[in-house]
Amino acid sequence: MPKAGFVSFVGRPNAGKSTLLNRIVGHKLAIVSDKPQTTRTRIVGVKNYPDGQVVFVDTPGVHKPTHRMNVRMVGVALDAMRDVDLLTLIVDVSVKPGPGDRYLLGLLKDVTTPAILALNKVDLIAKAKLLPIIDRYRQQHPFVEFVPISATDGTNVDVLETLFLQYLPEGEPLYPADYVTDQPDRFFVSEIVREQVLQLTHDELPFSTAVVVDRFEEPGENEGYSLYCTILVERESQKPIVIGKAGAMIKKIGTAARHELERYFDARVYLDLHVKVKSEWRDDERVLDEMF
Ligand SMILES: Nc1nc2c(ncn2[C@@H]2O[C@H](COP(=O)(O)OP(=O)(O)OP(=O)(O)O)[C@@H](O)[C@H]2O)c(=O)[nH]1
Ligand SMILES: [Mg+2]
Repeated sequence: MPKAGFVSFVGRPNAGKSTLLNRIVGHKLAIVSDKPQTTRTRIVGVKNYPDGQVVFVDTPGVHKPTHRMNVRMVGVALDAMRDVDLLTLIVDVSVKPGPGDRYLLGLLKDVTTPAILALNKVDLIAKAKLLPIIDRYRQQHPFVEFVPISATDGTNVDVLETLFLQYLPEGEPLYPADYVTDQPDRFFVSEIVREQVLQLTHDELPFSTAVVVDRFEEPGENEGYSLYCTILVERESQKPIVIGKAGAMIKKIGTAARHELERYFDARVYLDLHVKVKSEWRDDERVLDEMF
């Protein structure tokens, strides 16, 4: 009998959840950055194995919410601890645990879902440091497995995948064999643009920026996609930063995003970017309803 079910990735911001999802599924489904709070929504990725199908659920990092958007983000992660067959807590072993880690472990106490602990970024630390870390986590939660991994170089990711299948219930595949994700193309368009904003800006901007797809035109014969997006910022003073001197920054964002979008669609892309100030959009339920 084959295995089938849902496996979620939860953890603190920046732990490497999305990097792991992309590596396992073999597609870039989630954008990744070195800044915390990159993922804002639930991202699904399906992988088929000879002995079963796993539906992976990547989630936003759990953090202290400062806006309604953040409350929603954390809510997504909390739901994904419960509504799955197996949860994977991903921790970054290269950083010292803090209050946020304790908060997250506290949340796990009310959850009955079996949990695997994936100790990520082992490429960054000496092997001797691992055992004490594992010991500490063992005392804090009855994890069913402890797996040191590196989501970037792939160390032990195959071991982790074997364990996922082991802990999943028997069942027929939930999705057709060629199904990868439930996110629509529009979502990937806005995320690919946002990824460039994350990469090319800093300070408060990555947190206070959102990308909305205003128009999405499928290509006609011998044509490319025409995509019209708005980059939302929160304050008038942030607009010139995204636009740059004589439009240099918005051009840089646009060119990089267009290249990535052309790879994604395997077609030519015309990308039109606008910047708009929408004060306090992170607390605006209407804006959030469109994003979540
Ligand atoms: N050295 C090293 N870096 C890693 C590893 N896994 C992820 N990273 C890096 O850690 C950073 C965060 O990775 P993400 O995958 O975006 O982390 P995340 O947990 O999805 O973060 P949020 O979406 O903000 O919650 C990126 O710069 C990754 O390249 C790893 O195994 N080793
Ligand atoms: Mg992420």
